[in-house]
Amino acid sequence: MRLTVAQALVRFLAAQYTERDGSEQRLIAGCFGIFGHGNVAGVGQALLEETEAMPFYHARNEQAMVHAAVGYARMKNRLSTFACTSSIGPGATNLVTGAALATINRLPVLLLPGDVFATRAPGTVLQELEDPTTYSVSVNDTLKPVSRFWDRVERPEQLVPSLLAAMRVLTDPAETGAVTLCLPQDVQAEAFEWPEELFARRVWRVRRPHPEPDVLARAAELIRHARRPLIVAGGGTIYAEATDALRALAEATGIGVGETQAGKGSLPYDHPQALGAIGATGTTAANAAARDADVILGVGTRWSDFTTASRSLFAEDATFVNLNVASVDAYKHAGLPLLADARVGLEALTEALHGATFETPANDWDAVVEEAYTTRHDPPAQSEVIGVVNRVSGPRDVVVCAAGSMPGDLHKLWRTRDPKGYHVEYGYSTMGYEIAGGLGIKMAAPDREVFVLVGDGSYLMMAQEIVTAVAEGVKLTIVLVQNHGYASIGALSDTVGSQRFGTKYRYRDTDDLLPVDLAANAASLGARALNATTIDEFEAALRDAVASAVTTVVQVHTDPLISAPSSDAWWDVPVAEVAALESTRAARDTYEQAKQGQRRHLAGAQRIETTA
Ligand SMILES: Cc1ncc(C[n+]2csc(CCOP(=O)(O)OP(=O)(O)O)c2C)c(N)n1
Ligand SMILES: [Mg+2]
Repeated sequence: MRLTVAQALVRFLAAQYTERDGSEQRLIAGCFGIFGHGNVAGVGQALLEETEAMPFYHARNEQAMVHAAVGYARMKNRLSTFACTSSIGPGATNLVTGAALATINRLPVLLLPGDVFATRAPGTVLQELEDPTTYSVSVNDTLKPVSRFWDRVERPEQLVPSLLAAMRVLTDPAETGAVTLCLPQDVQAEAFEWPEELFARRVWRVRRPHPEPDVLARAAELIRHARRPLIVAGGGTIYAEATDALRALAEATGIGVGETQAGKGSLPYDHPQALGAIGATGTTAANAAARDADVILGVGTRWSDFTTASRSLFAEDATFVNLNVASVDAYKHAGLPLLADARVGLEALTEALHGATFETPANDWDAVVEEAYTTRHDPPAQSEVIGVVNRVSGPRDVVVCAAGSMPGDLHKLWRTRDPKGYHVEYGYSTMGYEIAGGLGIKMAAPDREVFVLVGDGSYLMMAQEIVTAVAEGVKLTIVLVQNHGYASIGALSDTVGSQRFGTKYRYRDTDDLLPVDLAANAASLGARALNATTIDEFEAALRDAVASAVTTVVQVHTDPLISAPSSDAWWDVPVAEVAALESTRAARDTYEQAKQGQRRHLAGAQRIETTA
């Protein structure tokens, strides 16, 4: 069949499916894009011919369209995602942050940036950054380190192996992330005779690898002989749809479960074995259990510094058992690498641990949550806002957040009732993910109400996808938490002795607030906009927004200086060793003390032989 490279690409993508546990779905559900030279004539023309088979969505910023694709993919537990097409130059480099976010969170997205001419015929083209030492590098090479697979299709026949490799990585449970196929603009438009089978319906089975029997036996033995074991559930638990298997293991053994940001929702908040969030933004219950634990079963977790409180949370001699599909994570903290799919691994462990029971650690955190939800401040505390959103939302609805002070507060305080109800992007914690990600989430789950929680700082960085939501009739409920600056970084600045330097939205050299009206901004983008200054006004406005059929932004003014209840845990942020300011010197003393509690976790479950 004679088609252009771009036509062949689009036709191929429309025929790709994933399969897991017997259910099939489209791997590439649609394509986001922003056209310019480098994709308007090639991929753009091909999409125009295939609007039925490959729905196109016009986004407003390339970074944001990757966020939308990521939101979609996470909601679909990585079984379905979007392609993103961009022009060359700035359109392509705008993808970099989105790609990094996708890859750090192990969420599949297919990026199709345009690229400079393969033939070089027209000479230096508009937006071409030339490398004087080689013509085979373009700005698209900046996507290499943030992609799990990267290729440049310089000849038509190269498309076939590139596409197959791209699909392999997109459907790989361990090695997935951003997949980038750079498409030189001349090659996109070139015609070629393609083999018919290229366009056949193709089903990619998403693996559920089984653990090695002797490693499983050793893991079960370690847990069975533990005095106080603990489970830490990460994002892999949810992506692998292993939450029922986790619940079964927890109920059979009594072992308590702490949750990472990506793993929050693995158990409902009121489950008897649920200890809630763990780590630097954890509950005091989970963190106390972590300090006591001698064997820790990590399930699908990257062990980020927030989870381990920068390696200060678990005992130095604690043993880690890491159930993970990715070996990079399975080997962390000298743990026993139980390389397997989370669901298969948990089911196998439950069987192997038959009869073993442990005392579930105490948990009185929900009383702290209740207090934080109902504390009455004027202007309201952020925790009250979270309480209202939690109360107004249904059990299957989704709360979305990414950066600022809210992710930590939500981690501690959100009462999660559904495995897909909590969507905080905290791998890359990208300001600007919230609204764009929310768009993709709602597209993936139109039957759920999507509550986007966004700070004023994040909103100012990337709010333009409101226009896309309005254009596509995708309804979002956006809660804009207005505290006139970076409350999170302000508080952090305070702890490192830097006196909230550069974190407020103020006129230079005064304390006067800027006359910025973000509700008016949202209205100007086509959203309904409501304003609230008291918590009761906020609740009324939020109920109104939920009842409405259109995207609504509720701006609520909060007090930036009230922080959520303490996690009683540390986060390593180095403080200047010498400083003129007394506040910095004092912070350094505190830092040095805390640093003493940092562990190495070098021995653990690995066999090491010391000569001494
Ligand atoms: C793109 C990006 N730039 C910078 C940061 C560092 N950062 C984290 S939170 C934050 C401030 C967020 O402000 P806002 O959205 O108003 O939330 P608040 O802290 O007030 O809760 C900054 C600058 C980031 N996470 N992402
Ligand atoms: Mg703010």
